[in-house]
Amino acid sequence: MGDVSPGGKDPSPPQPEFHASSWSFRDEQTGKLKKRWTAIVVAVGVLLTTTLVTSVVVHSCGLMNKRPRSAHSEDRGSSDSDSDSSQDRDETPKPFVPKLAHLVQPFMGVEGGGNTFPGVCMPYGVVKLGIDMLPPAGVADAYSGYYPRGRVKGFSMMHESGTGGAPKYGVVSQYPVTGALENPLVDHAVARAVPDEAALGWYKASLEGGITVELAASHHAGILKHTFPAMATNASVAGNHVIVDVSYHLQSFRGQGIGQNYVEGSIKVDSNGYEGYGVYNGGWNLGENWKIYFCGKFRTIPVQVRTFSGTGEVLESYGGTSAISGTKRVGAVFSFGASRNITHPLAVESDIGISFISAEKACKFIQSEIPPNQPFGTLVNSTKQTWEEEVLSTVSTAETDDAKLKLLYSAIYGMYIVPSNRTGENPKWESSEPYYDDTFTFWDLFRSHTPLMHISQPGRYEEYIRSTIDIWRHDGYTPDGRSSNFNGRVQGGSNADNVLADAYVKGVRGRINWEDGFKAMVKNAEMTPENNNDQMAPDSSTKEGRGALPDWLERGYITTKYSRSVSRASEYALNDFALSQVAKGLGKTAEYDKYLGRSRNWRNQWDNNSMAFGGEFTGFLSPRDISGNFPTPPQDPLSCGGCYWRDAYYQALPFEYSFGAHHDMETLIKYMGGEEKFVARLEKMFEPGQSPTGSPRFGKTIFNPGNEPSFATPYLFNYAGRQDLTVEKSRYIAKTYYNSGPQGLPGNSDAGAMQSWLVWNMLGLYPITGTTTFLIASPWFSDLTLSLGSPSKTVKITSTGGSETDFFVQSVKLNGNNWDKNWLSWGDLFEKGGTLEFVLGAERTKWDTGERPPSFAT
Ligand SMILES: *[C@@H]1O[C@H](CO)[C@@H](O)[C@H](O)[C@H]1NC(C)=O
Ligand SMILES: *[C@@H]1O[C@H](CO)[C@@H](O)[C@H](O)[C@H]1NC(C)=O
Ligand SMILES: *[C@@H]1O[C@H](CO)[C@@H](O)[C@H](O)[C@H]1NC(C)=O
Ligand SMILES: *[C@@H]1O[C@H](CO)[C@@H](O)[C@H](O)[C@H]1NC(C)=O
Ligand SMILES: *[C@@H]1O[C@H](CO)[C@@H](O)[C@H](O)[C@H]1NC(C)=O
Ligand SMILES: [Ca+2]
Repeated sequence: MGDVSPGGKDPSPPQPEFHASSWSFRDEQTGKLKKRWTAIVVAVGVLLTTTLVTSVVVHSCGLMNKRPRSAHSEDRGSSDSDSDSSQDRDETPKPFVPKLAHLVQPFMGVEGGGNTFPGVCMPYGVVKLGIDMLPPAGVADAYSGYYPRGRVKGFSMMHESGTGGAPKYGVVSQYPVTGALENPLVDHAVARAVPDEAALGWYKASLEGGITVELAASHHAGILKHTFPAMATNASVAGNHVIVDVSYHLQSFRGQGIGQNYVEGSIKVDSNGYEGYGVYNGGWNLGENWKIYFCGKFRTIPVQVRTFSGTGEVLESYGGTSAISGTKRVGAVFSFGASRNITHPLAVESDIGISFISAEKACKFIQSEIPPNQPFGTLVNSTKQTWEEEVLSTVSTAETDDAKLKLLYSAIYGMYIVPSNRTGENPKWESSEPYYDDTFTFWDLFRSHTPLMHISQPGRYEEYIRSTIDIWRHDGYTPDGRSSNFNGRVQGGSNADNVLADAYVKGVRGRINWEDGFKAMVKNAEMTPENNNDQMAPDSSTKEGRGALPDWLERGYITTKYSRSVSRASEYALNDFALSQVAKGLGKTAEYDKYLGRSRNWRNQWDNNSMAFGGEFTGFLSPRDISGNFPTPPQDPLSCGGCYWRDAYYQALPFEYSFGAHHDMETLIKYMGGEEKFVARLEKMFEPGQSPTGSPRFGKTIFNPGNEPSFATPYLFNYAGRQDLTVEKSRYIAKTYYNSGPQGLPGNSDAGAMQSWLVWNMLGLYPITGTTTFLIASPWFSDLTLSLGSPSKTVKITSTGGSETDFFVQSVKLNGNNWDKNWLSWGDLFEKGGTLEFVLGAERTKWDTGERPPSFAT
């Protein structure tokens, strides 16, 4: 798997008329891009020579800007007004020169459980165009479509990234074959000839038999470029075809009954294309029927076009009609004849658009986003450019270590594949609010992802919050998981509450209606959702809201009448804390008191008789039966039973969940027997060989670096004045379990949650979601600048004296002043921008003599 850029491979030069039209779709966004660029100049200017940066800015803006000049100067101010005159002087602007895109390793975390999507997409694009594999029988599911082994089954337009459970999407697919195609319904999957290759914006798969497929994507459309091998001249077998199978979708082979289903489809063909829709349901979030429209155009006119339909592999019709629909498998075959020219194999490019609204709109997306005959390589380049301008360049550093840079930018990239910005593409309701789908899930994202998204993508973040509230307005509840326009599945609490509170307490206002935001949170906190009868946890709803609310409201704890009772109680407490913080800000004193009180109810789930390591540690979160009793003998803190949907603890040990009350740390430390015991208990988490059920991959530690419930744990030493241990443990985890290779993530990426944990570690900070607190660790770089979405606001984090072995904090300066606390708040550093200067070294220096991080509910 290489980092091969396709850039130079396309011989066709950009055509003059293409410049105007190809960039026109960006015009709506120009204001944002321009602001971003100004920010980059400020952020990077000190690191690179001003002349170099300015020339890049000038030329790329020259490409983008087609709006009247007055609009330019309004948006950008006077400082860069000379880019307009440059445009006037230079009618053929130089192409964008990527500076960071090559650092992105799309294969980071695709294997070893990471399940990252390696295909092509825009940041939060609707289209995520990638390969779909049929893994070797019985091995695994291809969650993101990709799998390193097995057979290639298709190339489809929609994917999730980093999920587990059961695959979702893998729809609107094309598959090229060579030979006499007698039955398109039979299994045509073949192995790869060589491993896939990818670079940011570009993907290439080489199939056994000689066909290659390359992919490029815009927001709602993409190009598939099929190159067919030259064949011998046996006309009866030679032929190149592209199969469009509407019934195709990613399958689940785990037998949990939560796979996807094809429901019905429709396809209509013409001389060089097709349009129609497919309806599907199921998948991990147990989605109801949903419909996606598509439109495909081939740039080469086929010699023959045939629709087909059938059941299973039995063909019932083939050719003879231009339109076919129904609940049978339906599709079409486009045949291009044989390629006999050995030096110039036949390349067939197709443009595909998708829409949740209509096939007509899907076709329009092609027109507006991929102008006629736009070279494949041009789309690749514009995708690179968008990522670089809107995402990658928000972080800059003078660091030159290639491995570190690849890790940094690949992790940032991996954070912004999902969710999907589906504004204007919501089939369920009309609204002036933005619309985002594919939140998979807030349970994964709320800890470290959304707080980082806030900082690096403030515009998207505000839209995402508005969308989350709008989903409550129209669907009745905020989502925890959401995909295919359908809420589901809730693993713990109603964690959108945490995300909303985090935005609120950090001053995110903009166009968010916070009174509605709070109402949405109150709905989660007060209204038990209707049971969706999830066969994996039939006791209460897993669709949305808080299924175990009746116990929580009546008793202040959750009994074993409900599945996942202990882990849900832990999260409900945090959710109620989130409500209290928003209530406080909105001046709702009664609600503030009520929910802050409820946030302490995790204490009711605490059993002082539960103990570990022969009584070395006593007191753990434990299940209570319907009479309210803790188990006898007490719960073993190192066992979570099946640790899944029906168990008392979901996907983590009692030992891990017992550290969960981040809003009430003083009480937690008291419950654990004081600071010394607390530190010893934390250290135990990282001691190899201490968990009988622990993964050998992670030295059988109690701490599981591969899953979200323990994300904050390595940083909690700060609450007991042992910042040195925070640095030691968190750095070790990041350095040991993360890299930019295919196995570079310790667990499911979970929509970029895992990557965000790594980026925080590199920054030397960790957020406590729902509060303004950031715990201080130790940064990786001698300098790193975050641009906060406006030219004047940056956060610059510097360090001196650090090395790969010497990274303990010696001293810290915040905005130029000595800082003796091992935490800081949003207002200290991020609100207006600022600087954080570290002196690092080999010694464990006691520099954090100031007050401990706040414990809000104590
Ligand atoms: C062409 O291929 C068909 C099917 O494999 C075979 O039966 C036939 O003999 C071949 N003809 C020639 C001329 O090779
Ligand atoms: C193969 O195609 C190229 C480009 O179209 C052409 O120049 C060349 O003459 C062709 N060769 C044969 C053997 O047809
Ligand atoms: C894409 O960008 C590269 C430089 O990064 C350039 O060499 C290549 O010509 C561009 N391709 C197209 C089709 O514009
Ligand atoms: C989201 O998509 C809409 C419609 O395409 C677009 O107008 C908006 O700018 C996008 N949001 C961001 C933050 O890019
Ligand atoms: C459990 O122990 C802690 C720490 O000693 C104490 O504060 C708490 O009140 C105890 N809880 C119960 C229910 O006895
Ligand atoms: Ca996970």
